[in-house]
Amino acid sequence: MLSGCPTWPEEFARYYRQAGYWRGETFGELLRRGAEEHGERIALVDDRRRISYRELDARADRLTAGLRELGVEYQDRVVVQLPNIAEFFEVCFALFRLGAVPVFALPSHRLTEVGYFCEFSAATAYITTDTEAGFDHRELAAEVTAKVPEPPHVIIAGDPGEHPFHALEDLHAEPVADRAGPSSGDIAFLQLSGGSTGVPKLIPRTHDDYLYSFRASNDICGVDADTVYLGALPIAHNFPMSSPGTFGVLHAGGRVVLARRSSPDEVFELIERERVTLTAAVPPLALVWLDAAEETERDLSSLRVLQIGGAKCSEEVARRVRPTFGATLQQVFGMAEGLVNYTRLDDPEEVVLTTQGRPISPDDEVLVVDDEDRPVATGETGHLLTRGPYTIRGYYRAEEHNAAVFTPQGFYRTGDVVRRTPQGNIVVEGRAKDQINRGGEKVAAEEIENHLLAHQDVHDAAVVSMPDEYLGERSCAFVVPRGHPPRGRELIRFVRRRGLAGYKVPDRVEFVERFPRTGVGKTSKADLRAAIERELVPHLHEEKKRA
Ligand code: OOB
Repeated sequence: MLSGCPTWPEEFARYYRQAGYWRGETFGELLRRGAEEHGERIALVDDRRRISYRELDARADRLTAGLRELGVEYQDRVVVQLPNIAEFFEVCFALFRLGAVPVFALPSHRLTEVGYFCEFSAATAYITTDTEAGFDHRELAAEVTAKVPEPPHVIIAGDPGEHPFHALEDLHAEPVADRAGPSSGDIAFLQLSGGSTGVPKLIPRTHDDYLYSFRASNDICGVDADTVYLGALPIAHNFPMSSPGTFGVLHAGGRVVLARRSSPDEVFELIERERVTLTAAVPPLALVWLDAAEETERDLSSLRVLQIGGAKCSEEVARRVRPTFGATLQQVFGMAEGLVNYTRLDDPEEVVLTTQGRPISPDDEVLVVDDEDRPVATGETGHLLTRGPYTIRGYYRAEEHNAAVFTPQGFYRTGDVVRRTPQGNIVVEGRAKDQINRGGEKVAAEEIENHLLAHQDVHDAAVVSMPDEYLGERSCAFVVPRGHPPRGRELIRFVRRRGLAGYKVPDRVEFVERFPRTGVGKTSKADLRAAIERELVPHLHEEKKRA
């Protein structure tokens, strides 16, 4: 087992195996079986290629051999930052077969994040692309190798250009038979946490636990070999990866279609051409698709299920799905740490429109508790705690943090505030963690506060959410200046230049003389949010009316 990864106590592991959740299968074997059972069927479609199960399997084998020749070994960490292209899966399965551990970065991550992932995980390699959405990832890779004390090998899917990097395509080598792979209890990859702390936390997921989560999701979401899944969200995110996502569909022998962009034009063309049956969106994206679908000439009738998750879906948006797409809405409330809840496809309309569903597994233990960890009555609002066969017992190399967010009994404190209906469905009511959910993209307040504090004219900073009609929430940075206040726009530019994902840059900056304090003298973010409601929101409404 990779060191620094807390795991399940043996009695739990034994039970999860006995109950048939953990079946001893690895990702590598999953694809081999897919090649045997579905051979010439198309597994993947991207904007350049159609790849069969047999071809994906063979290419993964050749890449496994090539990565090994380069010196990537069992349990080495490899930062993977790829857009929605077929190479993502070749790379994943090659690393899985090697037993090397991908660390999944998002395409929007920049020097701060990627540099941190490489350094913190002591990555052997960094696999990225040439250009994506007008951004040159090779330049980023050059900055990363200059910054990280022990720079990783850089591998480029596409053209390495003038840089001394490896081309992914050149790494394909003759496969070597009879090499032992990882075991199903090993860590398969490190997934990124939405986070609420200064630096992002890494989530260790095993072959056993992850395969269970998407195999069971397949049953709930009706995924089989006839499913055509459209990956429109960034595919390294847990939602489109495993709920049931691309891996669930590949497990079932279905077809994964990758959209490079998520605009209605591109997405609707793919739905029509590939006869897509299932896809997933965050609420703001679903809203854009709903508006465009009312106008489109495209035939979207193949779509059977539209999943919405990652942030709370308003009832208003939920109500439009069936009339607009003729598809069933499925609400998905999940987290990269594990627990995923779904409304079921045959649930009464009321449940689908107004709740975030219930857990995948009969052995997902869910507690709703008060501030003292005492269970609240059904229907009462409280903190959601969970443990189960696919929820981690701790983050990678984060002992101190783990002691705070996992109970001694191994329950994960999700930071979500929920209530449960008498039928057992969960309704998300809010959040206790210090995070902004910007239309499904999570921003850890402390991380951004640290960037602001690096500015010489910033004395103190507090980042909170402000309501937004489109994204649900945006970020507002309250700043106490040191002496001469900088301009808001200058501060925003300052944060952006530090090299971080665009969605983390504050949407608004407000200068104040001092922060409201709680009883124990901490900054009261509740009071700051209340000030936004009181002073900013009416003002924004006014601005909108005038526009
Ligand atoms: C998904 O995963 P993460 O790790 O990016 O974020 C998890 C957090 C949850 O703790 C919750 O605060 C929020 O995102 N969230 C929702 C939600 N789905 C996620 N809040 C309200 N309503 C929902 N439907 O976001 C994720 C992972 C797997 C499947 C789906 C989403």
